[in-house]
Amino acid sequence: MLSLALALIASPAFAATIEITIDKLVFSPANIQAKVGDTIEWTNKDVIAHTATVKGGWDVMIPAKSKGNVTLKAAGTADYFCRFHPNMKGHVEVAP
Ligand SMILES: [Cu+2]
Repeated sequence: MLSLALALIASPAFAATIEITIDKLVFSPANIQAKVGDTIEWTNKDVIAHTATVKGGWDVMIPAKSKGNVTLKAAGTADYFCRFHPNMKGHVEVAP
């Protein structure tokens, strides 16, 4: 809880939340553009758990019929995948 509170305080007032749906082992939309400080929130409609994982970066657990999120702290591009289903892929472009 403490880290969540700090992340919220550190986020600029104009930060956005970008929503991605997971349905039948597909991230939708698969390609998004964001800014540093934005939050990506995944909504998992499947009855199995997924992750959004960047090699050497964030690793978000997204339980079945639940949600997971990450706040973007660095600019650049990130290709992420699901650790359980490596053919599930998404791409994020993060502007400064
Ligand atoms: Cu998966």
